[in-house]
Amino acid sequence: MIKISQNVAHAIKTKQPIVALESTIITHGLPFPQNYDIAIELEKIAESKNVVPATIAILDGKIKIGLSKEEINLLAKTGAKAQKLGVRDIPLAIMKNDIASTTVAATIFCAEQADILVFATGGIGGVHKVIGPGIQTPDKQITSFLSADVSNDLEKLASSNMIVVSAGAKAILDLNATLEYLETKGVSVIGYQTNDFPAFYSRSSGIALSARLDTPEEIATLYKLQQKLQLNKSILIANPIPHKYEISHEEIGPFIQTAIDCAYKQNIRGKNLTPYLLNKLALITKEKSVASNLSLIKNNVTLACDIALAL
Ligand code: PSU
Ligand code: MN
Repeated sequence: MIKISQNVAHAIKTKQPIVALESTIITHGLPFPQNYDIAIELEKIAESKNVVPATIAILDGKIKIGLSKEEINLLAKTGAKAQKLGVRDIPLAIMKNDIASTTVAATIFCAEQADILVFATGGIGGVHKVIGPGIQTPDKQITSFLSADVSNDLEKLASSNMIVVSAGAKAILDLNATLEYLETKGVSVIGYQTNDFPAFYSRSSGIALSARLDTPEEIATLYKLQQKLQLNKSILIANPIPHKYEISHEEIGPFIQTAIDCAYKQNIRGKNLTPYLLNKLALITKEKSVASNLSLIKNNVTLACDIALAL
């Protein structure tokens, strides 16, 4: 069921550093043709550092680890018509020969099949904010209770052994609840050269992290230690977006609320919610959010490569 590309297979055999890349950001996270261009550019960033990129998706009834340009183009053109897979969806996508992209959770599952240790994404999924008016109590409206929409990404981070590099969790989420959930599940969240949890478009969410490391070598050392102790957890590296492309929380916050209100009115739920919100933000910000997304993912791939090299 697994087809590993020649490049990636060779890298595994010769113990070259490899970085896994997801494909939901291609199909659902970014518009065409930026999605195709960035997927190719991310692979080039890795190659320029002598790291082998392994973009992952499910095509032709197989888990593919390492995609050809044609396969990336197919995913980019299919866009949101492709299936977006969590871990549970993988068998059905194989059975049905779907054109399917892997989320962070599903990418971790597939990458582990090939013993890949490092994975770069944009921002992980997490606990969504409450969509809609919340609940009315006799004296007030409560909107801050925990939403039941928790990304499969968090569960998979808690049952895998990878280093996942992200710009924090997506700002459309309840970031406090997301961090609490990761703590409950025993997943370390390490600020990279920062004390604060980044908020995807912004360098800081204002929420302090309990751990910080400043070099790829330190991250590699921590990972090896954690492996020796057999914690069986992934490490989430939170790498802030580059200054130049940051959108302040003051600027993006009201737009996020508008997008969430629209999602509620149009009854968007489940796996459609994250792509809907990202797309809505791209429209509202006239693609400024897309430029930020592109910048932060390149930054994450660069760091992931440096960590893979250090390992
Ligand atoms: N990061 C991005 N863009 C994306 C995603 C992450 O910059 O589109 C995707 C990832 O694949 C992540 C998914 O796993 O969104 C989360 O979706 P959900 O909230 O439905 O679990
Ligand atoms: Mn969800």
